[in-house]
Amino acid sequence: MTTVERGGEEAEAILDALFPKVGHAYRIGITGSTGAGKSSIVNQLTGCFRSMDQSVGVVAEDPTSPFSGGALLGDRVRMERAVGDDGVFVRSIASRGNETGFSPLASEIADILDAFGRDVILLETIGVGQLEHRIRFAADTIAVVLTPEAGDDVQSLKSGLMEVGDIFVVNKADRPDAGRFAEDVRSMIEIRFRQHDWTPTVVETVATIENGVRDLHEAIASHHDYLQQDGRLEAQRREGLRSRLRAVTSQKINGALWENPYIVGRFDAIFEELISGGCSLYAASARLAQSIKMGE
Ligand SMILES: Nc1nc2c(ncn2[C@@H]2O[C@H](COP(=O)(O)OP(=O)(O)O)[C@@H](O)[C@H]2O)c(=O)[nH]1
Ligand SMILES: [Mg+2]
Repeated sequence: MTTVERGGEEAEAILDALFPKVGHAYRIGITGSTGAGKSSIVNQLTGCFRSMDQSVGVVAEDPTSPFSGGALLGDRVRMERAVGDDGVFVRSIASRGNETGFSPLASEIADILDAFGRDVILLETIGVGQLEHRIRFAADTIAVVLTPEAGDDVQSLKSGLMEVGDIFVVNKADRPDAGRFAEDVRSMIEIRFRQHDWTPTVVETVATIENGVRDLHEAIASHHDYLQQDGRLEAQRREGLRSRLRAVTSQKINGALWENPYIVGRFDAIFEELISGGCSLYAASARLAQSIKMGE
């Protein structure tokens, strides 16, 4: 995992060797704002799966972690279910400074856990920006964690986050107004998902004391059953692999581009023209793009 985290050729060789063994694990994404209770929920769910004798892998991503590749003390503390249990493996990753809310590395770490036979993989990720959809295909089932304090007004919930949820968890149900908030979330989901085959379940939890975690587990199981009908799971995983192939290929092409001496030469020449006022920015870029096409 450390090698894969560093990236590069060695990392790619490891992932390629493991690739044929990937696909057994069921992946569950737990997403939501910082402090919503994601780690607490992951901890409780881990206990739930362990009591059913399923092995668990956890990948926790936190863009705010200042330790590159290091574990967050906070997550460790909330993962007491993992302590002294060989059936649980927890890996925290820092998201390489990108604020996308989900990095390809998390999927790669999940692949490793999958290849080594974990039954269930929990992916904890912060939902930020407009890129929540990236997690859409990284997990089979996605639970979005909301709290009553996130705004008494459901309308203010970020729409990107609402799009990706298969299950909505109203955590901190011990807070005043949690019941009303959950009702608002339910009504909103009924309207928003009216045309969909799957209407997301809304579950209320108090993750600190394990309340509602069984309900969440049941909701996950129902969604899993739903995906197993009509080839939905395969179709969804296929799209996930498609988007990963696209991302990895873009990266490769981009890298190869700036290592190509012909392109670098053209770039320098056109850049000089730009500097001397001989052409404008987009015209320069169009000419570069044109020379890439001719250079192939
Ligand atoms: N009152 C209350 N506090 C909670 C609940 N779930 C989590 N917390 C607390 O909220 C804080 C953030 O929880 P954490 O699981 O780290 O959230 P994360 O940032 O989303 O991973 C911690 O202090 C938890 O103890 C809950 O259901 N009720
Ligand atoms: Mg956390």
